[in-house]
Amino acid sequence: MKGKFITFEGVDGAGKSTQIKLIADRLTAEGKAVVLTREPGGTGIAERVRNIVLDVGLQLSVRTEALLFMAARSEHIEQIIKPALMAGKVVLCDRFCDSTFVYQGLTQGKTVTELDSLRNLNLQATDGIMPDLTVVLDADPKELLLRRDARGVTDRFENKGLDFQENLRAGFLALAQAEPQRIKVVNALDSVEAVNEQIFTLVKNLLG
Ligand code: Z5A
Repeated sequence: MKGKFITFEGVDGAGKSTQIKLIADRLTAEGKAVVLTREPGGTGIAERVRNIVLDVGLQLSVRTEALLFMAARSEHIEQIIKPALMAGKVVLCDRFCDSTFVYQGLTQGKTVTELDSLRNLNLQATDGIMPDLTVVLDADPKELLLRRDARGVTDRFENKGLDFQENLRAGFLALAQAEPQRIKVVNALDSVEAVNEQIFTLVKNLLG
């Protein structure tokens, strides 16, 4: 692939959406061709799957959840991500496979070495495309509660409480420890500008 694929991950409300937009603006200002997208979502069908998986009124098993996220990802890869990478663009994606490994794997009692079935499913959904760089925005979930309280709870995952958020955090940190080359951890509690500088440095190191 000629392009580069960068994903943003972390606990709910850590600042992914804020940072991904700022990075997209900075790269665009430098003349780079950038595609900004998100998961679940990014295509018409994947956005419809998003409405199902985030619906607070629906009870879904973890396996059903995982398969729905993968179905949305398959669409997203074929329609948006792969064509953009083949055209040499920088693809910035708000959440991707590491969210599946954490939300549908590590928070469900699996360890990093027990993610094979999810990794295999992901391989099929992505046709083997993996991020070149993954930025994990890390913070103590208690510290993020204030930001979240201001916005209110909006989906099934945000509804699950502090223990769940702490498990999420531990999950992302475990993935980062297992893949330090790809996954970089940034302190999300710094100011928006300071966080952005750290991420931009990582992105520039990748893009050269
Ligand atoms: N999910 C899954 O289970 N499996 C999968 O495979 C995938 C996803 C792909 C998608 O939700 C859900 O799907 C997600 C995982 C699950 N679970 N949840 N919840 P989403 O995309 O709707 O939500 P999110 O990814 O968690 O994003 P978010 O809640 O919108 O948060 P964010 O994007 O990380 O944060 P933000 O909106 O940029 O910032 C939050 C607030 O903090 C906002 O008011 C900002 O102005 C403020 N902010 C941001 N940065 C700062 C700093 N540095 N200082 C102070 N204030 C700040």
